[in-house]
Amino acid sequence: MNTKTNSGAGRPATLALFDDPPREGRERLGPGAFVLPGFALPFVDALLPAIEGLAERASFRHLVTPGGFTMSVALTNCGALGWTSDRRGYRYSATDPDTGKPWPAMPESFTRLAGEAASAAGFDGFEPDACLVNRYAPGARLSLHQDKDERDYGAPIVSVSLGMPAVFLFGGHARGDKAARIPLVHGDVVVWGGEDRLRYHGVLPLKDEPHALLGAIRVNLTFRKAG
Ligand code: MD3
Ligand code: FE
Repeated sequence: MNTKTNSGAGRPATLALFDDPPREGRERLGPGAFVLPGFALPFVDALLPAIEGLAERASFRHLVTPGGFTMSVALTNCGALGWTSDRRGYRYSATDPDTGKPWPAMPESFTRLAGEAASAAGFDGFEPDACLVNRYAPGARLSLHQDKDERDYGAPIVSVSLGMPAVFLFGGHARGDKAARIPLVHGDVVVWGGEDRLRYHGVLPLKDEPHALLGAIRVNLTFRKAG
């Protein structure tokens, strides 16, 4: 028996996934940036069906940037405001340009997770009005950028990783600053606020490492106060 991967005596190694101790704590990336390892795990059973429901009403789509490039990441939104882009620019909008209808409401499990995670990182009273839902297939990436389309930089951004692992790039305040590589796995939450709110960041091209629940998909939820 392989005792190294197995915390429970006498249990087969194939069940090790379910034996893993909860990953807890708070890792500080900067003065206002924290990784909360595994913080979303208790919410996953509520989040996954909610994401499926959202996608039925507002489909994942590959946006075209103002520069004419089609993004490798597919996106949908929920909440009062949703982020969109086309040849005219990036903006938050109250309606889905694909349907003309309001974005789906933010599910209660989303709102609760975002608020609890923000509080755990020291940002009480976070009330997001926008949730971007990014979907990555193997090879999809997000090049270095700043999130600057929100009205109030005083509120933090809460990011929830689900499915396949990813390497997050945590840069500086100039595009050319050296970026730290932060591995993120299913259930991890990252909170960015204060002086770290406007840092450049991105995601390296995803490897094909299928996840037990989601398959060859990574989903990232980012909660923002946009309006
Ligand atoms: C760091 N999404 O949608 S959110 C995005 O994994 C985006 O899909 C990434 O960047 C993803 O814009 C990660 C993490 C994030 C968001 C805002 C930040 C990191 C940040 C602001 C400052 C520094
Ligand atoms: Fe971003």
